[in-house]
This record gives sequence, C-alpha cells and structure tokens, in this order.
Amino acid sequence: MSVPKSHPRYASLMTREKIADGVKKGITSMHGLIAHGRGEAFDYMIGEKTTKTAEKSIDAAAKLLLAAKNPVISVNGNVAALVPKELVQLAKLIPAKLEVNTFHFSKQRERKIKNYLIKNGAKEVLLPEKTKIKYLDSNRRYVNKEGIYRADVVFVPLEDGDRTEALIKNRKKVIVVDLNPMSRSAQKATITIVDNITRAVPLLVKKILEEKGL
Ligand code: PTJ
Repeated sequence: MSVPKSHPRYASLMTREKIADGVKKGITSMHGLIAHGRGEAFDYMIGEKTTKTAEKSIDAAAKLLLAAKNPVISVNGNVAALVPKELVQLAKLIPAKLEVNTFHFSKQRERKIKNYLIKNGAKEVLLPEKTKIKYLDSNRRYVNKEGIYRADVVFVPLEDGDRTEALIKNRKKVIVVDLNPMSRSAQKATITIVDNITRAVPLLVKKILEEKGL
C-alpha cells in the first residue's frame, strides 16, 4: 500500500504496514496484529507523542543499560518487524546481546527473526535453548545460557506480564516498553516506558549516544 506523506495518520499507517509485512515475512505471529491494535488504541489516547514521563523513563533505562554487566535485548515477532535496525544499533552501542524470545512457539519463526536481525546488521543473535528460567510455564521460559539466563538487566519490549514477573523473581532488572500502563508487565517492571516502540527505541539510542558523549 502506498501512503501519501501528507496523510494526517502517515506514521501510524506506515507502522501498520510494517507489522502486516512482518506477518507476510513469517516474523510476526497473527496474534501480533491483535497486540498491535491494542497498542494503537493506547497510543491514540496519548496523542501519538512521547510524554515527559516516558522521556524520564527512557533516561533511566539508558543509565541502567549502560551500568549493566550482562545486558540482553529480548526480541519478539512484533519488535523485530517494527524496529530491527534500531535494535541492532542499540545492541552495538550499549553493548548488549540480542536474544530471540517469543510467546507463540515456532522454531521456524525464531530462525526467521534471527536472520532478519542479521540482515539488518546484527553480528550475533542468540536463540532459546533447553535452559529454562524459573517461575514460568510458557514458551518464554526457554532461554540461552549465554544470554537471558545470565543477564542482570533484560530489555523486554512488548511483553506479557508473566515473564516480566518471572524475570524479576529470577533477580533480574527488567525494562519494558508498553503503551498500556495498566498491563502486568508495565506494573511489574523495574523501569516501564509507556511509549510506542517505534519512538522509544530511537530515543533510547539518542540518550545512550549522549551518555557516552558520542
Ligand atoms: O512474537 P511473539 O510470539 O512473542 O508475540 C508477541 C506479542 C506482542 C503478540 C505477545 O507478546 C503478546 O501477546 O503480547 P500482549 O500480551 O498482547 O502484550 C503486548 C503489549 O504491547 C500490549 O499491552 C500492547 O498494548 C503493547 N503494544 C502493542 N504494540 C505496541 C505496544 N507497546 C508499545 N509500542 C507498540 N507499537
């Protein structure tokens, strides 16, 4: 679909295109479209702009990620479709590991997400293994031994609350991006950024560049 730049809802429509394309590429699950619609509704209510509160959370997240010993960025099907290049840039800057972690189980989709991140510049992308974290029953419990398993700080955009709670119980600090401030992940995380991932990650990159004096 071609959207004229003058369209008042240009950014939102282009983001929809990316998510729909993610499903076509086999990166995003069908359920990801529903999750995206929910996010859009909350974004509409905050005027589709980053709030002052979100800016403060982004500042705090940048500091926590830079202070971490083993930071990991967890990537699901929605995030990979929406901000692949930006996530790779963020991982390189911090530096942090990238690890695929999905809710809707599919080995094929995990591999496609990994390959898509590599296509967008990533050198290494970890996949889940048989290693499990405690206090969780969903597919998200499978993690990589070198990644989320030993991480002290985990960045988990567009998450379900179960894993956020479990990661915290596993003594990790958790940063979430979620447009729904009432979601369990938003409520339980160490730092919650209530903003659209498409705005939050570029702002996080900008903040980290500033912090590093680059
Ligand atoms: O790829 P998978 O299998 O890991 O699945 C990914 C989804 C997102 C489908 C899965 O994690 C899921 O079902 O998530 P939930 O429980 O629907 O939660 C997603 C949260 O992200 C909701 O609270 C939405 O409001 C929020 N959200 C959706 N799109 C955005 C968003 N928050 C920020 N930016 C968005 N673009």
